[in-house]
Amino acid sequence: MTTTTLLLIVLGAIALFACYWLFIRRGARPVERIGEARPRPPERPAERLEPRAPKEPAAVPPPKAEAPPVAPKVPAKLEPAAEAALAPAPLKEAAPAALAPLREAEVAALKQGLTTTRGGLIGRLGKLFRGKKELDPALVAQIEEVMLTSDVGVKTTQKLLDRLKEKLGKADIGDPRVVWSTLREETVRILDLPAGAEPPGKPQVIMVVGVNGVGKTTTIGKLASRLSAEGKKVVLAAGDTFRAAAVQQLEIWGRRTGCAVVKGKEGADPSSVIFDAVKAATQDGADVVIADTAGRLHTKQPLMDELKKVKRVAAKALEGAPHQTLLVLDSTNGQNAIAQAQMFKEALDVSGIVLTKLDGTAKGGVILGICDEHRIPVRFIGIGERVEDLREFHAREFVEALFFQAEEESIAA
Ligand SMILES: Nc1nc2c(ncn2[C@@H]2O[C@H](COP(=O)(O)OP(=O)(O)O)[C@@H](O)[C@H]2O)c(=O)[nH]1
Ligand SMILES: [Mg+2]
Repeated sequence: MTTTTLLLIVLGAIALFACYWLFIRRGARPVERIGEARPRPPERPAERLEPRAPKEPAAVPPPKAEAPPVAPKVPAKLEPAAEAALAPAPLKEAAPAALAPLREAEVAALKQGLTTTRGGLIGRLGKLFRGKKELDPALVAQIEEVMLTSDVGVKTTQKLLDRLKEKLGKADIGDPRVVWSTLREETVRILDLPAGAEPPGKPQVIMVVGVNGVGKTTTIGKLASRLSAEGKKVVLAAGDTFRAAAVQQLEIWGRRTGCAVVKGKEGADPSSVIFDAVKAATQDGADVVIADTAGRLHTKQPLMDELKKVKRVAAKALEGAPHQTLLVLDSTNGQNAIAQAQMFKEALDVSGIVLTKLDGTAKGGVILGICDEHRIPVRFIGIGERVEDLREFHAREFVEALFFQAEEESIAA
């Protein structure tokens, strides 16, 4: 074998190896060029924030151990508006399924919330009745003093006293049950005012009015939370354009409850904000619009004029709007709350009252004066700052909580 043959064999082997390397080994994956991006693995869809778990674990059926996860039946691609509509609303504390078992707890919370008012009004009356056999003038004068200092109001106190004298004038009041059942019935009679029927059609527009600091924006947030838990689509209108903080406060509630918030620039005309909100809600098929408003009291007349304009403009955006005008009153304001009700009633057609801050006040008796003097039904009461502390008002339930254990205490003491 010559040197040339040997060289040819070596070169051939090298060529064979080069062919194997280039076409067989590297051909298994595409050649990457420097700087060229690799195709990314498919991304997992962004996870949405889940709503807070309901407070009552028993209300949620436990998931089956081996059940495979079920894909939600939603179209692959959603329009942003449709996606927003499907987005879970957080803070579903009052989920309808959990309502029945919560009933007792709710009544207990109401009793708890009314503790101070009960002590001030019912507790003091109980002491007066102790050991008395008849409703003599001296006792009537003492009852009057307790009622007046508990903010029941002059006219309502007089009315209650007249009814007591009429019913118990000749009765033996040695048995506390006679006194308390009469007082209970009279109280229910004052508080149990019929609320107007909800007009058909949507969106329902609820305008919320009241002076600064009474709890309008907080009530709107709580109400929005309650309504979205019922599956309603709610739009909030930031009509308190006077203070930037008020808009921000409403936006926070919007985020917490998953409700859209319509706002304008600071200092904008509130009626234009509410007009836009009603129009947007109508287009989006929303169920409810809740409109916040300003409440600066030192400019009383301009405020009332502004609110009247909001009402007129809302009606231009949707016939019949606002369907409800809720007046928020702070029970800690006592007699002042009765005066505020008068002022708002004169200017606007107030359809219902929300009485806030009944927790921790001894002035809760004001509810009697408000209902009796103004004949406007109380629709909701606030007994705390948490979402679930806004309660629908039921006269009999309220009276039971207010007079809770009145007989027992007046006998025991
Ligand atoms: N304790 C208690 N505080 C409440 C209640 N409702 C509202 N508040 C508080 O009252 C304050 C004023 O409420 P806000 O909604 O800003 O009043 P607005 O000026 O009328 O909108 C806030 O600190 C609320 O948390 C209630 O029912 N109980
Ligand atoms: Mg506010």
